[in-house]
Amino acid sequence: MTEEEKEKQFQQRIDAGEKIEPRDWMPEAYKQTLFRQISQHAHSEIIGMQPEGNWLLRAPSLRAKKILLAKIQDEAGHGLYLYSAAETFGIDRTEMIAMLHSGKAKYSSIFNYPTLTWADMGAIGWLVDGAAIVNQTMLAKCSYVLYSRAMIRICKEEGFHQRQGYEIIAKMMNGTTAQRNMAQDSLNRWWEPSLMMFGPHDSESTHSKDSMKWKIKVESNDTLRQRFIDRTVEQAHHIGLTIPDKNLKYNKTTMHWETSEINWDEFWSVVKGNGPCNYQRISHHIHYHNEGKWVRDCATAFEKSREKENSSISI
Ligand code: BYC
Repeated sequence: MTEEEKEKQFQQRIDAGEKIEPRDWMPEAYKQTLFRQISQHAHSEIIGMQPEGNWLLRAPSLRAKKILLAKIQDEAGHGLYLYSAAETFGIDRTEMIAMLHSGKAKYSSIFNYPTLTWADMGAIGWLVDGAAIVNQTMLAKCSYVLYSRAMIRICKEEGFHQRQGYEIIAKMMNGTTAQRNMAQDSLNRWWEPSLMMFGPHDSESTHSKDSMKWKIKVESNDTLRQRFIDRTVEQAHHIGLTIPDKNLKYNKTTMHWETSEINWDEFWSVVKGNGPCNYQRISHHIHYHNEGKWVRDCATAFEKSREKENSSISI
């Protein structure tokens, strides 16, 4: 078959709702788009451990500390599944990490904001994991089977993360005035960055057209953002929080909450590396990646010695 015929057949499989397995033929551009997105997603999970790690030793109770620790460990696990899925495109994790360190690979803009108070642990679980669930439930229907399978498992864990975050915020809203103010201040700071997680408007999104044609994404950035807004506004009101947007209003005809335009200059500035914590996040990763080299060397040496042992046994 010619390349053109192969592409046509590939598109027919996608249109028929078939899943693409790692060994199946796929167009180069499909591979590149998936690799870019999955590796970016993996880096987000790993860098995303830092803002919460900041509060691990200051959790207000042993229960809170145990839950936060378990959540952060889950994020590490998500990163590992996703690195493994991305490795099926022939680029190993060492190269992916080098791309992260050089700035060639991105991670979600949201993790470049600081966690200033304990309420931010609630806001991250509630809003950041909440936004991630909306996006990832869609990605669980992705045409590439390894990404979709990883998403199914990850979404189950994110459900727990979202609820633990909402519990923290709800508890503070039932507490003292100082605690309620802290919860509101946290929502004020995390609301707009959470909306940015869904990426630029559909009209500005460079990859959406191809990604939707290939069913990598089955719903658009704006559709998912609106779903998140509709869910989250109700949850905020339920516990007495105010969404920090003077233009927030419910449209009875569309049955959606309308919000102000997002500050896209801020979004692009953060994406380009100029957010409040971009430098800190990457330098921290580089530092601990280098410090952990001896662990990776030992693990590799151990693996090699086992392989040698196994081959001598079989002889
Ligand atoms: N941040 O054409 P578009 C978690 C970039 S972790 C940074 O719409 P696409 C958690 C985009 O990459 C899970 N960059 O792109 C962990 C592209 O630039 P390049 C977090 C962004 O890919 C720990 C350009 O803008 N979730 O839940 O079709 C603790 C144009 O965009 C962003 C993920 O990582 C952004 N927000 O759609 C707690 C989601 N948005 O690559 C929680 C995985 C856009 O051409 N990724 N850009 O240089 C995706 O779902 C999709 O990539 C996006 C963007 C929806 C983000």
